[in-house]
Amino acid sequence: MSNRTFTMIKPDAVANGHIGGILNMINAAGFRIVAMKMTQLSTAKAGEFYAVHAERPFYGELVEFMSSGHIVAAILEKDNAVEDFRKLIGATNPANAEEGTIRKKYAESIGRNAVHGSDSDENAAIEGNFFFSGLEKF
Ligand code: YYY
Ligand code: MG
Repeated sequence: MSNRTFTMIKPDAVANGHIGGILNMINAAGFRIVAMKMTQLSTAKAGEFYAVHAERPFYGELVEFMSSGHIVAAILEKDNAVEDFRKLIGATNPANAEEGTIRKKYAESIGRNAVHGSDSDENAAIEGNFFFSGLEKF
């Protein structure tokens, strides 16, 4: 069990003015922000980030959406970070997300679902390294 996870605030939530609201929920849940940046993914970079889903029917739309506007990428720290953050964001489809979760509050649809959260310690490290150099992760 590692104490770090990786998140993105997705283009829908950034465009709708929810960066502050989402960061407040992340801080209130006890996560420390280790590293953070606002950027925009190229379609190539978005495709690389989501390469594990390349064979899924929603891949093209996902890559298009994730490269459509600014995102906020961040590394978060807390005991049991990966599992606790997945609980905080809620189900992939906001229709199934529990009350009190980020996706329940801010997601528009299964595709435009406000936030990303790593699904394993291994992927948290890979995804954090995708956006941040060693010097940025203190
Ligand atoms: O980890 P999580 O983001 O909750 O879901 P994944 O199954 O990893 O899918 C990644 C991403 O793809 C999801 O956040 C939205 C999109 N997506 C979709 O548009 N339609 C689906 N049926 C499943 C996922
Ligand atoms: Mg996932």
